Amino acid sequence: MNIILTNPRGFCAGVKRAISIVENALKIYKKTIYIRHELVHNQYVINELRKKGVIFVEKISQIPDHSVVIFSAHGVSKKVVQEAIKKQLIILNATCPLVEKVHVEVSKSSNKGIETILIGHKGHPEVEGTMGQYNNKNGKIYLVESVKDVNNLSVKNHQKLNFVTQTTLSITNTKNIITALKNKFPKISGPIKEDICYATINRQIAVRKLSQVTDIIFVIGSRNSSNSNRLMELGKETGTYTKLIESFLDIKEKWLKNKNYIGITAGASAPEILVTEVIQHLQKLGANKPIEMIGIKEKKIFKMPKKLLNIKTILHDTDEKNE
Ligand code: 0CG
Ligand code: SF4
Repeated sequence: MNIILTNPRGFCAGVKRAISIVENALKIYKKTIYIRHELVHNQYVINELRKKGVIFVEKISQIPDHSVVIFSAHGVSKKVVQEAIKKQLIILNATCPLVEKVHVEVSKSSNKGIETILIGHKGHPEVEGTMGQYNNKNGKIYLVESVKDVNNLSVKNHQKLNFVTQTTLSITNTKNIITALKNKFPKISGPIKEDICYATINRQIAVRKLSQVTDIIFVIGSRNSSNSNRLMELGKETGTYTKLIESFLDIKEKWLKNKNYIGITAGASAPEILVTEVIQHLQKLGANKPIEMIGIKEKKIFKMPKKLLNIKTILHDTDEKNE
């Protein structure tokens, strides 16, 4: 058995930034840190943060007034921000800057009363946060998940219409949905390509390559991770036997029967330790030393929020507040 590791894989710049925000907040604030929703959709990461004392909540109402709250990397609606302000919470925003960019576009459309269409998955927190940027009662934001949804959609004014997308979608499906939107509403405007982020795109390109040289692909990621699910779907679409696994513990030996080349990738929220553990497990079952596949090099780094940029200032601020 040979192991091929795809590149890039694992943590993206938005996830690294979100985790650094929590780590810095734990150093700076001498009180419980609350995180609204899972910081990123990975069980290992969430459990590690829980061990450090962080408390995860789904609703702002579950947080005591004046506490520190961190918004997850997937972003929040304007309503959630208002709720947090009302409770006088100290807000640290770990929303990925690439999600924020989409928020800004929706906000602009909302202010102008231009109807907006969001391509995304219903129920995903990013979709809730992005939909929640639109608060103009004279306009509307619509959610479409498929070409079928586009066919069934009717808007008030198709002369003035925008579209945006969730950041972690399938490249090919989204292209088809955008084509359907442009056919139905020729005047629609939107981003030059779509709002799918660089990390999602790079990991999908890499899995496509991986599928050409492997008999089985393991996508390491949690069940609720959108970008990890898209990698799993893509692997399956290419015809390669593909499994989404939380960790090595999910691997069933029968999957490996007659498999000579095992591909491994990891979603944008899955830490490298999970990859290492899968490799060790496969090696115990007889696999050779892994081979790293050449891929796109990612250099993106996102700055910390201003509030955390200068830790000394924060420590000083906090000390004053504690006095
Ligand atoms: O892929 P989604 O949007 O579900 O998020 P995840 O936390 O898995 O990955 C990166 C972020 C945010
Ligand atoms: Fe940002 Fe993309 Fe990572 Fe999401 S997957 S946190 S949008 S870089």
